[in-house]
Amino acid sequence: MQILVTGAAGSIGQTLLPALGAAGHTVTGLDLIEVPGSAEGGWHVVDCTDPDAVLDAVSAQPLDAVVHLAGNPGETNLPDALTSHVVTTAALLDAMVTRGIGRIVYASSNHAVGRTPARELVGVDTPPRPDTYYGTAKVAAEALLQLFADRHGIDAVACRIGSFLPEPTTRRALATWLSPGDCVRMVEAALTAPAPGFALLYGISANTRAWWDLEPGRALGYHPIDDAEAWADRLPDRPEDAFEAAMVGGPFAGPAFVRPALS
Ligand code: 15L
Repeated sequence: MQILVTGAAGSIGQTLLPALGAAGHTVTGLDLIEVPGSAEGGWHVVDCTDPDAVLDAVSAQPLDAVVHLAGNPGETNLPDALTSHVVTTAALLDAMVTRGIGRIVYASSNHAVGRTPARELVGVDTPPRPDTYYGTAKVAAEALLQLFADRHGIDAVACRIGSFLPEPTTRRALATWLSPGDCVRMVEAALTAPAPGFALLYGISANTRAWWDLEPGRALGYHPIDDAEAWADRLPDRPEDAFEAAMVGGPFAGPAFVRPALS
């Protein structure tokens, strides 16, 4: 496939680019900054909030799909979060409609349901329950993907990613970890699942202590193989562990992230 990856200079992008290339795909990177290493399929320095620049970049090479990773991964205020996650997604979707590109894989987040108590397995039918403006914007971006799937027949797979890390570093990550290898497997499945329409999956590894249901991902062909449990005996106990285990969003669901929406 010919794939455009936004946010390609970030940690997930830098994992995906070589892996998708090695799997035989032609991958073009796009980011606010110059390519950190090399990009065989090309590279665009573009701000995804600029619809004209996005359309130019999308039009510069043939494409089968977009993997949209770009966006601030932390908490800000609501307008900035909506710009970072919803406006960028809108610019890409408009460009995809213009160019007839039929698939997008979106890096959504567990924080779309972050204030859900970590008591029972959380499924894709569990109502959105964001823990932050970041999570609120991810929910809104997912809704936009659903709209473009319904209006334009775009296949849009939103991956609610847990904690993408080389290895788990906290006890929360025993539930939330997404390993680099499983991340690649997740994106390849989301790119190739036959006619998913709009679909949600949880982007975590096959963690023994998982808080999210892996079955919707498996139905799309995502079969994770790593398990954070292998690190369970090596992780230090921290005072914040109990709080971080109460709601699936962990620290994002806590008082440190409470702030006015508009300032
Ligand atoms: C995310 O979605 C964030 O982008 C990242 O900063 C982490 O907070 C991660 O989730 C997580 O929940 O560990």
